[in-house]
Amino acid sequence: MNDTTQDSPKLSWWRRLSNGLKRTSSSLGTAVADLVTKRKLDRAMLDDIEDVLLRADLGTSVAVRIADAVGTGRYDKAISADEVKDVVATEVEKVLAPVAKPLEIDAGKKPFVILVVGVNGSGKTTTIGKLSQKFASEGRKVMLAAGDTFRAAAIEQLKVWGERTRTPVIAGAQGSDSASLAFNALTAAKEQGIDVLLIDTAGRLQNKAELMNELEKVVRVIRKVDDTAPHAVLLVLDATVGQNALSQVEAFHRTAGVTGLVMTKLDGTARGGILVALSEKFKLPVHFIGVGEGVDDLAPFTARDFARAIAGIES
Ligand SMILES: Nc1nc2c(ncn2[C@@H]2O[C@H](COP(=O)(O)OP(=O)(O)OP(=O)(O)O)[C@@H](O)[C@H]2O)c(=O)[nH]1
Ligand SMILES: [Mg+2]
Repeated sequence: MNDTTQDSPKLSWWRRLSNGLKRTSSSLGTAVADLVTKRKLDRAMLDDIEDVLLRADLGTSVAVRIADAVGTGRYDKAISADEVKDVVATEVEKVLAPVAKPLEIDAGKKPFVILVVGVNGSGKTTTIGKLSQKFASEGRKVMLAAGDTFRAAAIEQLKVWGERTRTPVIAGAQGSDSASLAFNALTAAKEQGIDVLLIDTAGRLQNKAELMNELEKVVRVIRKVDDTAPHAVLLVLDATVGQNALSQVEAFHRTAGVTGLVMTKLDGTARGGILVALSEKFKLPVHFIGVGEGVDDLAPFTARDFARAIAGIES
């Protein structure tokens, strides 16, 4: 932290992102540099570049496209690692640009209901804390709902975030029904003129049908109070899980109608490339990325910064 205190918030955030993605970008960069030295570009080199990109979790179609773009007009010529990195950044940015969208709060919905879902430990509760801070700092009235009724510690954890961000928390007893908690919270939020209601949910594995059905019930019950809600369903994904994120998106999208993604833990993983594969495949909006455990460690997702960080281009 100390060496970043002098930086502007933007630079410090960029540094954390590019440091976090360093394991992805440096293994990619080293491999590319090894490949291109003292060789002229040929099909075999492009295949090798494709392999490097696949190992960085970018996904097959993006890897093929980047290799093709590298090859275009460069056969039988020497090529530098920097040239390859530039092509990687350009092609990755093309995939990410259409999905990099801010989370828009419709002020006409009172409250604007955000349901936060994801597998165990992905960073849901922490992300809610960070979002609560952000919305409150924009002058909105925020309320949190402790819809993870499964564990007592989960309720406590949300209450701590509530205190830290001076936000009311609606919670029930441990083991109570999470759908009725959501119902009560939304009813209270309406009565109190709340602008944004953030609903936490218990972590659940995407292949456990019973738990996924419970999530469906939460959505159904919320609609009894407001048939336009939830207005956003955020799927929180842990970047460190790599390829498993693909089946998480599929299952949660099917069950809860995910409207946008938040990817956490990008501050320390070699697997950040998975966000590119996800964007290519599902084209769901990516709203935020988590780059640390603190309240301010949530950044809006920007395609160009992320693409350059992945490619290992210095800011
Ligand atoms: N480094 C880092 N850690 C994070 C980030 N987001 C969350 N964490 C940490 O990940 C752990 C799990 O976070 P939680 O917010 O409790 O995750 P959850 O999805 O609510 O977990 P369950 O409720 O158990 O399903 C905590 O130790 C967080 O501090 C992030 O962006 N970067
Ligand atoms: Mg939680």
